[in-house]
Amino acid sequence: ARKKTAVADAIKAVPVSKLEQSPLFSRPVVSFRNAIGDPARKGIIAEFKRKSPSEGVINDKADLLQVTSAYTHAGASALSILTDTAYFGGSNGDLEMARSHEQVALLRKEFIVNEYQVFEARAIGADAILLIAAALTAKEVLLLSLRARSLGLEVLLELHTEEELGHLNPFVDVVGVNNRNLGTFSTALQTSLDLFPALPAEMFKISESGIHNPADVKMLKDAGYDGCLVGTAFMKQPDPGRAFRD
Ligand code: IGP
Repeated sequence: ARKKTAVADAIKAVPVSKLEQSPLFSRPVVSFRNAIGDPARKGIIAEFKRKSPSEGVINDKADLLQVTSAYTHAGASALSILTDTAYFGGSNGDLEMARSHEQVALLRKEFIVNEYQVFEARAIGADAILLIAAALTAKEVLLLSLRARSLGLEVLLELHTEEELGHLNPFVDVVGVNNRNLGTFSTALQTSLDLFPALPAEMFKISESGIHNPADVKMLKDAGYDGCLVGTAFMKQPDPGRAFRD
């Protein structure tokens, strides 16, 4: 079934030459890295996510524009928008819609495995892409990072273990430690605390997943993280934007 979907996706895919003609393709990018480093914001990357493999439906009623504008007004450093449909209930249209906030940095949350998806990210209005070290070889991370850089996009490299630090390259802009164990789906903030000393001192660092409350955020910031990526804790509330603000 997976293969069939891949073929179907390839057939309906827009050629790269068409993606390049998207009006968003040449818009100036908002720096994700600078946004995380901006002391005027809260160091929270707020995520819009309707469902997930671990939680099932998180929120299928929330309105994307209402939530993302509330996140932005509440001081989010950046927004993370799921575009994966099968597992997370997102779409490229979600990211394009979030792009109506012109000044806020948008991370395309997607399982990126090929260069086409990087072109696509640019065409739909993303400012940064996610690359997951556990899903890619170091060489793939390098090629995809170079492609991102060539298109003006920034790269967030997601790590789970110290070994995956070998996937870093000079074109990665931000490192993220995912607290979710991909084997068991459970989260442990200890992952971020354990890995912190091994991370490159000069880079912006964020902690991702399983961050439930302001005390968790404070602990991670005290440990040295520049930002926290928070999805479920906001999205499981009927008004996710308000959940962030309060
Ligand atoms: C957000 P949480 O536990 O706050 O909902 O997590 C984010 O870290 C998570 O959605 C995520 C993710 C990913 C989703 C982190 N890495 C890779 C899809 C793919």
